[in-house]
Amino acid sequence: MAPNITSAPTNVLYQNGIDESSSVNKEPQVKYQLRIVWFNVSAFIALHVGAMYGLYRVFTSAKLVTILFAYVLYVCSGLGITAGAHRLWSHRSWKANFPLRCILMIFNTIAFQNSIYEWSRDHRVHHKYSETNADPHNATRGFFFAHVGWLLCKKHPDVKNKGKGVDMSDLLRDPIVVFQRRHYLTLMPIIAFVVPTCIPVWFWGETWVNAFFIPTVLRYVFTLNMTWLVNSAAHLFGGKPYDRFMNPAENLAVAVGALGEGWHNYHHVFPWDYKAAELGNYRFNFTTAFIDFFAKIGWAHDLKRVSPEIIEQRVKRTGDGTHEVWGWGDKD
Ligand code: ST9
Ligand code: ZN
Ligand code: ZN
Repeated sequence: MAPNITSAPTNVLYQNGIDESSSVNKEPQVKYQLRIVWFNVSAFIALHVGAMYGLYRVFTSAKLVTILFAYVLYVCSGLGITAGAHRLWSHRSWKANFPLRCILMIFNTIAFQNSIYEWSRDHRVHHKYSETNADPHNATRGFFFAHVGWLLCKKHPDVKNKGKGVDMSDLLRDPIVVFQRRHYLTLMPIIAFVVPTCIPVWFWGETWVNAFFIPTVLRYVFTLNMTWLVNSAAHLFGGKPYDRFMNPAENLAVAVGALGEGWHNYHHVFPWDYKAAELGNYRFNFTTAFIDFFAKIGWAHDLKRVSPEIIEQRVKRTGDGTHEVWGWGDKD
């Protein structure tokens, strides 16, 4: 049974996660002082202001096709995170052939959420040490830290120390992951910023300003926030039908915005399920529909899932009694 850790320390001064006042621990400690990275703070403020300006131009001067293009980029880049970095590369919950992995790598690069390797390393550490100091976006430090604060400061030393022990060798054997990591600083600006800005101008005569602020800046900031809500809102609000002793929760609103990644209580209990949710029928889980489509045409295989019996046992043993509400009483 996992401990309830909602009361873990939330102050900024830690000693590798051990309380300074502890008389039991006499080991020399490395002090952790919160170190804000002002470059990131400025960059994220500028991006969010730019996104607001983009939103204003959506309602005042943008062409409809530009808005549709921004939406398509949100879905594609989102899939590069959900189907790609998350379910495929971090969790190995399904397998993709070479062309599909190439497509997912390109989609993932549009999202600019760091390389697949770095994203997956942080995510594996997040699952293994969830809601401790070693969790990069430890939600016990509050909504803001889990949402974006963790990207605005140096990581807690526990993240790096404990993260060293996480096996990443499988990703280093995937030439697509290695290629993206090696060339990230060239690929990312072109694929995430330059191409999405040029396409609307060259293909349908959009203005440079709209092309930059809508499908590029606004789309990027929107997709980032949808992703971050999984770490913040879905770690704080929602039912816990599978395990009431952990904080990750089932959150419908997050599932809608994050293409099916809001069913976070289920996902933390059964991280190897390619659906990242119990429910089938693609309700609020577009990513599952995407993977199933590629399975149908033979590009995806080895889709892992959890048997209804195992789920039922777990629901009875550790659930909070809301399974009927979240399961809506059916199975696929
Ligand atoms: C972004 C990522 O937004 C968002 C991730 C969200 C995850 C969500 C998960 C939820 C489930 C899935 C839902 C998907 C939903 C999608 C919906 C879509 C519609 N283990 O990091 P550094 C070591 S990114 C082991 O620089 P600092 C390692 O040696 C946004 N070791 O730490 C490393 O060197 P190297 C754009 C680790 O200096 C070294 O430490 N990107 C680990 O403390 C230094 O690493 C940005 O804004 C580990 N986990 O700096 C960039 N971590 O890499 C933001 C580190 O060479 N990041 N090490 O091996 C930064 O600027 C910095 O990382 C920092 C920390 C300032 C935050
Ligand atoms: Zn989580
Ligand atoms: Zn995960």
